[in-house]
Amino acid sequence: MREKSALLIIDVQNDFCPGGALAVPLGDLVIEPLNRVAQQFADAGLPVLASRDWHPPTTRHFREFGGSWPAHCVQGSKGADFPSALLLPEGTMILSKGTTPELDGYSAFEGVTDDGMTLAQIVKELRVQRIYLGGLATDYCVLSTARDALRHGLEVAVLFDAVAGVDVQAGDSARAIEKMEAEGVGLITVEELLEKL
Ligand code: VGL
Ligand code: ZN
Repeated sequence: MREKSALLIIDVQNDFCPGGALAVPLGDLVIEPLNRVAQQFADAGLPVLASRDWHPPTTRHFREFGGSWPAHCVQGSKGADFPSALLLPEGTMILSKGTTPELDGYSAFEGVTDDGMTLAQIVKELRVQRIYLGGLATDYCVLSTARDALRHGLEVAVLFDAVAGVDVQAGDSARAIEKMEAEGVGLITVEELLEKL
């Protein structure tokens, strides 16, 4: 690949997987393909990033406090952990988002690392030109992150067999994919990407 690429695994966390507080149907099916892609990125010396929803117990994001969602991914809880099956290579940069009571934090561009680095700073510093997105949920955090990545001047591709959506309304995820495509986001399968690396 000529352009420098990075992989961003979005919100693959226990609460978004089956049995979790805000389970995405089939959310756990993204884990195995993302493990393969992450390993290949790491082997190729390319950056791997992972975002996590990381909410305070009291936030306007939660239904109880006027928001849209049942409580999920509360900072430090089991539900906020990455599933043990998710194999994040050494050196994976973790971005926490939605960390204050006012912010939904759908986009990984709203996240920061423990050292206070934003995604925008990281891609600039590492001279990343193209970002591949996989994870959860297609119709919220993947969509929002893809749009922000375009705004930041990145080439963006979604691993469409390694994402899954909430589908509050039937078809939301399919519509999110259509919107992203119309706005200039590429779609690629895991196999296609692995062949390119
Ligand atoms: C998400 C709903 C609420 C996501 C996060 O990760 O897509 N969706 N919080
Ligand atoms: Zn959330």
